[in-house]
Amino acid sequence: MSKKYVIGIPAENRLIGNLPRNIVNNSEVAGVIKHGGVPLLIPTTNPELMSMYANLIDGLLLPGGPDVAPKFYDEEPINELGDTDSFLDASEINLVQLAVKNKKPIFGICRGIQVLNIALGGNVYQDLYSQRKHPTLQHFQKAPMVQGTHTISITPDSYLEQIVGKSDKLFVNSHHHEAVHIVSQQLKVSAVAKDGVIEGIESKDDDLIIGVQWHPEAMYETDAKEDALFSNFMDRVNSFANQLSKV
Ligand SMILES: [Mn+2]
Repeated sequence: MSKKYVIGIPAENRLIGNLPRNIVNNSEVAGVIKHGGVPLLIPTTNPELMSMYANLIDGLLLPGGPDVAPKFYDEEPINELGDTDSFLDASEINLVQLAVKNKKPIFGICRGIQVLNIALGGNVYQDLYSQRKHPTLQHFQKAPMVQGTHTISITPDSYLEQIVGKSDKLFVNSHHHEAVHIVSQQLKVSAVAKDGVIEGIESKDDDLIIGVQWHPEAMYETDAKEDALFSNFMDRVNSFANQLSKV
């Protein structure tokens, strides 16, 4: 792929010491660069600038981060909800809706899969352990993030299966207490953990959207299947950009 595509990555506004900083994880930035993309860090800002950013980018990578404020899916916060930043939520939800409208491919990681689902009308568990009736596995692993700890089943004939291969036992890492609950009508489930927790969602009708609940950015250097998620993202960006340029 010779053309360089611009990949938007929303930055979190977080207090580091005494200073508010715009931060992103270096592993997502490095993953985009490794696969030939140009990362563009997008600060939390007003809707007018957001629509400018949405036009600048060829693809959107939604990284991990804090919980999503439940007001975005019409719920009140339960006691087990973690840190939230509703300005970040509003910015990312806005970006997802613009990216879908403009046919810019999206790759959502951890919090990203949740933001995707909420932006398109679905919701999430605020806390798996207090809200699910079923026994729930350890999804906030104590092992290093480079190591997979629980398995997932990839939905047969899903787009995700084309990327990582057929498997009912793919080991993934896990660092979440929220997860997709009611799936957006525009999306379908592409992977589940053995306890039934949704670990992957994707577009129903095209290859525009992929979201995973685990952290491929912490594993792609040592795991070819996780690396394939990044290279597939750049392939999707290339393919949608080519379609757009023909319109
Ligand atoms: Mn998990």
